[in-house]
Amino acid sequence: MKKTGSDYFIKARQVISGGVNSPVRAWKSVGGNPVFVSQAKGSKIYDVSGKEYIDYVLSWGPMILGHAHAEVVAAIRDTASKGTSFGAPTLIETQMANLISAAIPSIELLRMTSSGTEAAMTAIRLARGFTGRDLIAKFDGCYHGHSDSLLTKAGSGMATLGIPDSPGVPAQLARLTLNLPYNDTGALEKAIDKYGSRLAAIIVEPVAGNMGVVPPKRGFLEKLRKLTAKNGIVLIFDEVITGFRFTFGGYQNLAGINPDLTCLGKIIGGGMPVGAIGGKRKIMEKLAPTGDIYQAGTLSGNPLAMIAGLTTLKILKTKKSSFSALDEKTDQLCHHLRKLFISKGIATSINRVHSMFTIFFQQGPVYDWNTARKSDTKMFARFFHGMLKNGIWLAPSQYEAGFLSFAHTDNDIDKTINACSETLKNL
Ligand code: KE4
Repeated sequence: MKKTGSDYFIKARQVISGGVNSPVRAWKSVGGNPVFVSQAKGSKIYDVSGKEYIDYVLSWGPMILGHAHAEVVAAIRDTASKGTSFGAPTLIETQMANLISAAIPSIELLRMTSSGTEAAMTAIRLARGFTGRDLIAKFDGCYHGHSDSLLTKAGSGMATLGIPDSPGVPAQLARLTLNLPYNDTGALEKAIDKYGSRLAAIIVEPVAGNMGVVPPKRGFLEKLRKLTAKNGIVLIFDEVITGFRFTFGGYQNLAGINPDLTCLGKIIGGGMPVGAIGGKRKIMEKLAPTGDIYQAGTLSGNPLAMIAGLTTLKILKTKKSSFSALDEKTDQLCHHLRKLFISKGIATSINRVHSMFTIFFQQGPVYDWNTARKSDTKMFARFFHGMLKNGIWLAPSQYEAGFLSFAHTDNDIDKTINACSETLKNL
């Protein structure tokens, strides 16, 4: 008898917690059994039965060149044949750091990690150690990985799981994290008035991607930069998603704002496990071994992650002038989807920032976590499954971002619009 997704999921759940190695992959918020993937190429992803889908998840952002890019695969293959990990410095790590700091001038010193979580966790410890202060602040709806201090009313994963604060995070630790409403300069000013001298850091997704896509309101980031500088608070831009997504650099390059520290991940690893923390030399040099703020990682700067990332970034550098075409393609897609929903009288609010987007199933506008969570997640789930049936792979959660790659073609966009039209017939 032909195996189905549920068979694979049953087997996976017998030995893997929840059957997945990251919660959102279990499709808890959209229901049904997750599809198991066998391979991917360019803008397409294939399930174990061989069915093809146009992929708008792109492994949650990293695959901006498209899956299995020939040059990236060849570089990984060639590097792997010379050894996969040494636990010693290699020349490619210096090359990588030079390329990133040349692209993002606020990064004077860098430290590679193996995930965005580690990068954000390190940034918090660094800021606390550098300032001697314990309090930090984050914004509701933003997600910065799963380190304890940052799992307080986090965005996507947590929101989707409906757990406001994760069990296992000590209350007394959670109390050291202030949660502020995103895009609310009034609340920010009040918080800094009250806590400014105690705050070590404020961490922000400069363009939020974990409550769904939510852009910063005009002046929000500028106010954040001004108030943190004035109060000796370390400003951390979490650019794990946005780093090299909108331009050959960070969102900070476009916004003209210099954070003190930046977290990177996803795209800079070209699909291999990666994260990075970088920023002002006077802060970064406090990290061991030059400083005494400890941080480490067996596979940090791993040759395979470095070659996959470096190859990806070098190719992106040749596409500097093509980011606008990627944005235009994304705009085209969102424009036609918007028209389809209106024609069917379905209330949606589509947020798009460059080549990332989210379709919120509500009238909108969506500008923070409170407005994002008004969305009809049941309607989203029906839409998700309808699109899947019609060969379109969207993120299995209302509170995630959709992404385009340089491999997405106009034909992919047309097919997606047709699939949406088909899906709305039965929504
Ligand atoms: P990782 O530890 O998953 O590499 O990065 C954590 C992280 C940090 N900062 C931002 C802005 C992020 O979006 C993430 C991780 N993003 C999620 C998707 N929203 C990863 C997918 C998952 O959790 O499986």
